[in-house]
Amino acid sequence: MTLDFRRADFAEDFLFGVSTSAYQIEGHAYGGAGSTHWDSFAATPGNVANAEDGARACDHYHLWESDLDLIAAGNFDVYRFSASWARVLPEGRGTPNPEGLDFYDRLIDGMLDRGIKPALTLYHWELPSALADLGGWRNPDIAKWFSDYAEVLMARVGDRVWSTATINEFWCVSWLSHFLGHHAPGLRDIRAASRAIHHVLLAHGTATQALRAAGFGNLGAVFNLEHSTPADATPAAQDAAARYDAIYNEAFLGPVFHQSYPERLLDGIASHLPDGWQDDMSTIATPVDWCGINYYTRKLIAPAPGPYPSLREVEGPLPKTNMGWEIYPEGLGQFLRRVADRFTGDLPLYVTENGMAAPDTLAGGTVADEDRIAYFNAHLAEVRAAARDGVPVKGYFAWSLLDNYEWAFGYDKRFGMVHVDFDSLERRPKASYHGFQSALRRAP
Ligand code: IFM
Repeated sequence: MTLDFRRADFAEDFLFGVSTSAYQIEGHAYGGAGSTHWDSFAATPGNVANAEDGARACDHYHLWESDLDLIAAGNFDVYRFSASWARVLPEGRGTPNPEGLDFYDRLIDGMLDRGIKPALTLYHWELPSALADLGGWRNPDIAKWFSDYAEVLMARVGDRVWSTATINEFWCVSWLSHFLGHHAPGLRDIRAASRAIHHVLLAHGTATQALRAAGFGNLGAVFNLEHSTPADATPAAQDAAARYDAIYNEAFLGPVFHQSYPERLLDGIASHLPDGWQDDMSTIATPVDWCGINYYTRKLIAPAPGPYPSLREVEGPLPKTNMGWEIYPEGLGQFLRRVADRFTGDLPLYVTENGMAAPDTLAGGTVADEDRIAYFNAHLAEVRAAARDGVPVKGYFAWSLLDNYEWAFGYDKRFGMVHVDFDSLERRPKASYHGFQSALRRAP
């Protein structure tokens, strides 16, 4: 099996890329980076499989040149990567780390030398510990801290990046980390989650304003969207699924594109939001140039007794990835249409992440990851159909280039198109990588 599309199936200017993030691949122990809340979260027993952390990860910090060679040889147009706040500013504020700035400087030059467009994400989850100590995303000052960090980094590299995203996955930064407790800082508290929701949105808007004022363009943000399906046909299940959708999806699209939180979210968080939150909504809705969608799966939702949000996830019947996530490509097509119709209009949309963890086996120096190829084919078919219907979707980024640190799952779940041996650090392209390589090859 191979990837069953060609560049000609998409518009001439449609871009294909790969995505990664700093903490998941770089090796946080190298290059003078400051401690982050993921380091202490991982050092706390029970939070991460095998108590693994990102200290070494894929050692992209030293192996970045050969990793960029892989992206170029794979015929990808864009590399979506993130910068680590604590690598740039070890204390989160104050004196920058020259080694950190130099690293991103040469990484970006390395992309340009290879004809790859650099798509920078400013925050992909590793908050400097010094700021976590001050309350992290619960502290309203974080909007200014984040904006200042954005300006420091962009003053150094902003002249050469193709695009800049503020935040990767608002829901994960806030709800997953402060209400469900699955990610750093591991809180399970509705008030903490409510504050984190508002402050991460405000940080996005404040930084977008500052970067725009400094003359930077092609600014966007990345939303992870999850299809919410009622577990059965009862009104109670429909209602629970609508609540899940409000918390997961509309909680962030609503404020950024319409200056408003959905009612079904306010039902649970209004009394916990900071005083005067309404005054921040116009900053949060500072115009962006594009919208990124990360899409992986759907959830079946049923009502549950107890306080807000009074819902539970139910196991679904569809085939699942190694994360236990149902494979539901239709959800991607539906989101592309819905986001364009309801929120973004003509603004370019990018599928900034899509991919699967699979139980890969290395044989003969490669991995025949047919399941991953089928996943990409099914989701790319949805993107193609949406584009044909006139949705302004302008690019698709596969998650991920490399097997990497999958957060609370440690190194167990492999999402890469390139296999990484976490002892030797050897990279071995899988069949899916070769599939993209041939599908994306341009005629000489
Ligand atoms: O690995 C993560 C990534 O950091 C953010 N989006 C989802 C991926 C798979 O879980």
